[in-house]
Amino acid sequence: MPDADVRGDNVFADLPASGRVIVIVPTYNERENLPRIMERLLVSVPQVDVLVVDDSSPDGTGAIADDLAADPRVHVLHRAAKNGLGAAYLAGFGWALERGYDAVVEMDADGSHAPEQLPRLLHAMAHADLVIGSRYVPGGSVVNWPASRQVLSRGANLYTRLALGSGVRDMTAGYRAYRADVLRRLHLEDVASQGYCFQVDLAWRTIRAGLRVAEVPITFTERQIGSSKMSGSIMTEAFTSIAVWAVRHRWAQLWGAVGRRR
Ligand SMILES: Nc1nc2c(ncn2[C@@H]2O[C@H](COP(=O)(O)OP(=O)(O)OP(=O)(O)O)[C@@H](O)[C@H]2O)c(=O)[nH]1
Ligand SMILES: [Mg+2]
Repeated sequence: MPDADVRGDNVFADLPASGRVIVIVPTYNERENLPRIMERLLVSVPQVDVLVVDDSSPDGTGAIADDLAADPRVHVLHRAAKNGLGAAYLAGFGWALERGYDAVVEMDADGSHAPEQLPRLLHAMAHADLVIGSRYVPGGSVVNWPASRQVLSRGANLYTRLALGSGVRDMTAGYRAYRADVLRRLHLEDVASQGYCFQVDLAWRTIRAGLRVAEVPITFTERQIGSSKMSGSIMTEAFTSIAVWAVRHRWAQLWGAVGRRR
């Protein structure tokens, strides 16, 4: 008998408005992974629509996505060049908001985010504006990561938490669900983050807007096929951007305190 929390039925009962959900899957060279993740997703949560955002992958992932779009739930956005995860998601968000979806999910194509756990995220939307599938809350875990990658991810989260003073345990996580209304309030037109700091940027915007962020535990599994797009420039962008946001935040707090004393 499946875990009630992980089962696909009735997840839409808790969602805002009509409960139309779109799962955005960004892809760059994921030809072997994409069909597997799509099959798992559409079997586990058949009520969702999916948007694949492909940046002209040289390995032909875009054409595979077009074949998958024979299923009316599947849509594809082809972009001309590899412009980073942030830009791919922003294009996907714009597409989804124009079409009136009520909730927007982010999911990697490489199998790290289990579609079978998506109902958990959707259920939690009943009481949250942004739900993060978290590796670092009780019950969350990471499978098959080398120690070096664990240290990098934990270090990035610790740095982010200390710098910004946020209580979120997994701010860099890429498995998430947003209420569409929230995305409309985050001033997406100003988002410049390209790599993984895009995730921190959006969570930070959500927190600063006074909205509710919830974390639910997930099992994150390292990709088995294909290669990571993580790079030194992505890490540098994250480190620098978070430092800038932290300084701005502390500065605003300081001036707020000075203003109150006068
Ligand atoms: N459209 C698009 N997708 C991207 C880009 N960079 C990464 N992706 C996709 O974003 C998702 C996450 O990227 P990954 O390379 O798996 O990054 P990661 O999960 O931090 O790294 P690993 O743990 O090593 O897999 C995958 O589905 C990628 O194909 C990009 O520039 N454009
Ligand atoms: Mg990955």
